Amino acid sequence: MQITISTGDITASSADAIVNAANSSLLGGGGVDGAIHQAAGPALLGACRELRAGAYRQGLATGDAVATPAFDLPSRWVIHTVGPNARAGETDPALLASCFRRSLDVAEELGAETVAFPAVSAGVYGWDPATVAEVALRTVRDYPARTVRSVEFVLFSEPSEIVFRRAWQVLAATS
Ligand code: AR6
Repeated sequence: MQITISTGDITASSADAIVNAANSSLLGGGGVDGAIHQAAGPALLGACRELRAGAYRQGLATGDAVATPAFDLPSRWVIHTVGPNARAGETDPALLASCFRRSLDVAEELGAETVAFPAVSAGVYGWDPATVAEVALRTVRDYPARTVRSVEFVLFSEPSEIVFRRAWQVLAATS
């Protein structure tokens, strides 16, 4: 699998699927979640409400992922995942790794070949970006992909991109 790292707005990505750093309500929020809902249009919220009326009555669990269409976005699907919230004491890296793994599981089920991720949990949810980078890159690198052939990490600032590039170098050097 090819892994690339860039700076940009994930809502402009033309990957088959973009991943949303959502919350368990699935009903929108700030940060990348707000940007994705704004760019996808109101139909995205409608699709999320349908999920909440069906199999996700209790909301989406931390570390899990679920897809909707991407509506007005250039992508075909939005994969919503819920990162652990460090500010609420969720500091287990296994929960964060699960976000990336479950998102890739869903991408595979959809038949997506290209997937774009933001730095899940590195904003409002308060995780150290370097830890997010290490967990994200290791999890994606080690994922046994069949249909997904390329993953792009779309960071929102150049400093974040540098953090991810450093983590990628360290990972390559140590394993
Ligand atoms: N494209 C790419 N990355 C972005 C964009 C964008 N358009 N906008 C922000 N980021 P956050 P979290 C980066 O807070 O920490 C929401 O309210 C941002 O700079 O969006 O998982 C949800 O509803 C940061 O590096 O997600 C939840 O309640 C990264 O995306 C909560 O925030 C993640 O920041 C989730 O918090």
